[in-house]
Amino acid sequence: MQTSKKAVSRSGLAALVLVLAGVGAVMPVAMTFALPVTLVDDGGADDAGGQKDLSQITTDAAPLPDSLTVTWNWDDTSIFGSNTLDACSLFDTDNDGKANYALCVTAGGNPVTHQSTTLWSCDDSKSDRCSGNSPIGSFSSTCTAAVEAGSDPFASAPAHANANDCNIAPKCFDDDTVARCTVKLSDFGTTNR
Ligand SMILES: [Ca+2]
Ligand SMILES: [Ca+2]
Ligand SMILES: [Ca+2]
Repeated sequence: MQTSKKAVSRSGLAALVLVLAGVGAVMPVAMTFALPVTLVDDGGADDAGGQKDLSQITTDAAPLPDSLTVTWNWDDTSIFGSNTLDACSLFDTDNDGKANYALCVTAGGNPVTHQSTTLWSCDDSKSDRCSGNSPIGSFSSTCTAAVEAGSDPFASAPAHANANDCNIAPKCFDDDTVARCTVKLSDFGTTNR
């Protein structure tokens, strides 16, 4: 995914920028407040190996002022052994482009199912990771993760239809594992003002 940062032009939300860790992409929480915003990985299909391959991210500000909806896709739909899918959305709450919090999902199995959701505080020093992370024991944000039929944005891409990057082909070509998070702004000690 590209590394770019777009301004968010609303007080309160202006200080909240979303980063999907693992792909180095800084993304706005919302560019409009009427519709969800989906960013498909501009690296194309299968640009990262195995369990690190993310396909897209969607943010939806419709639940504001109390929460945001964030979803992201892993290309893979099955993980074996002790391996897991792991990804975090990073949140910048003081508008300096660096992460203050990370909401992370771990998933695994065949088919992939949700294993855990964790919230971390970060030391506000990095734009692409949760540096100096410390776990937050109690939080209100929630996430699910499950294989969703037809959710792969690269399903029609010819280069995607090979068996090199899917444990269970052809299922993984058309389907992704989708994490769906309801992000409670109260977890960050902020609201949409
Ligand atoms: Ca990808
Ligand atoms: Ca897929
Ligand atoms: Ca920050």
